[in-house]
Amino acid sequence: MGSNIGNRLEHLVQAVRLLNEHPAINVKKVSSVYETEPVGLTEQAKFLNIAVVIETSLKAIELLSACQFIENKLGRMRKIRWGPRTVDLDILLYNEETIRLENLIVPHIRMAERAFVLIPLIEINSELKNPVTKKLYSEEPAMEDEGVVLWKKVEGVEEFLKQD
Ligand code: GSY
Repeated sequence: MGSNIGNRLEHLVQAVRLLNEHPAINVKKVSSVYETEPVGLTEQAKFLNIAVVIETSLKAIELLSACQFIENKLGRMRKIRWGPRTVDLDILLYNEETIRLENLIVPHIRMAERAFVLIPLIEINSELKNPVTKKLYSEEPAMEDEGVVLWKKVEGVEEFLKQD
């Protein structure tokens, strides 16, 4: 998840709350919050990014709809491709499945090149491997990229959700 408009932490907390309130989604882990330099369109505000692990009975495509519903509910503004957004929820991995649909590709197509994705993800699970290449995400060269700074240590889902 990422946010770079307004109260960035609040947007992430709200997004995790809404995910967890979904009857078919259980948020199991939340990474620390990282402040990250924008990738893509670099002339925009820094992001706060987190990664979460969920348990769900939803199919991946249904999960995508739930994520889009949350983005819309939190007033996502995405007028410009790669541009600023209130909150962005991307599905990175879904079990160890490979999914190729028109609007959903899993593993997420650019995740292995993005330190703002890899660093929170590895914090949650350092053993995660790309289900296609079997390569450890922790060994991706992008892990060494600068521009990702620990902004707030998170100790657990409950603590994260309790914030005002
Ligand atoms: O792909 C998600 C949106 N996004 C981000 C982001 O979440 N964090 C950073 N640092 N850069 C980004 N560029 C885009 S697009």
